[in-house]
Amino acid sequence: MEKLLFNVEGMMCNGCENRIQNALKTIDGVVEVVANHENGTVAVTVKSGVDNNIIKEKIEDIGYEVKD
Ligand SMILES: [Cu+2]
Repeated sequence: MEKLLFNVEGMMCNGCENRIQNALKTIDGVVEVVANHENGTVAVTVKSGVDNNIIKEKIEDIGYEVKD
């Protein structure tokens, strides 16, 4: 297991948190997602071997921006 932390722009409410959480949970190997719109963070627990670019792309696909 590995924990990845993303800084994400554009989350405004709990609905945004849920959208991101639900979208990321559809990715194979994602175990847990905790999004926090107040901090602008998304913490993702993954099985080892999951490419963090896949997670980044999914977040951006649904309309949010991942900062480096
Ligand atoms: Cu929202």
